[in-house]
Amino acid sequence: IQSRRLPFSASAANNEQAAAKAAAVNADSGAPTIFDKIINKEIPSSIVYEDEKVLAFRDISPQAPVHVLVIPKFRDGLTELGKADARHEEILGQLLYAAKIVAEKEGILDGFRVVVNSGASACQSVYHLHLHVLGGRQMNWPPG
Ligand code: TR5
Repeated sequence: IQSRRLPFSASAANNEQAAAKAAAVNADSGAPTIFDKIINKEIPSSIVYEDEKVLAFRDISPQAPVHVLVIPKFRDGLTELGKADARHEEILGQLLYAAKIVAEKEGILDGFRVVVNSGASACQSVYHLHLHVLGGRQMNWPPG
């Protein structure tokens, strides 16, 4: 029987440190985040795609030539993917489809990655669900 988790390793130790840092800086308090200000256009962002329910804008600290965040305009408790429940099924599908539209608009349909960091152990830093759409370079596997 395969273990659910890989053995602890040095790189896992680094990840633990990164997660601890993320948790120390930010935790899922449910409070409004910087993304609310972006949605309300109180602070500027570089918008790539927008519809009634979804906003996609460029990450301020890009990790690839294309790095776009796709977020729900109405968070509705979706601070992190791990908090999703059945009522979020529709918006989750819309977000994933919006990620594909973003990839198409950005010309990276030949290869792109969609990442969701959920919770402190995954180094989530902004507690408003977001999909990272990354591309424009060769991506590596496994991710860090
Ligand atoms: O670490 P997670 O998965 O929570 O991703 C949060 C992402 O939000 C990071 O990749 C940040 O670079 C990004 N971020 C943070 C801010 C920000 C942003 N992207 C665009 N505009 C931003 N503003 C204006 N302010 C931020 N604090």
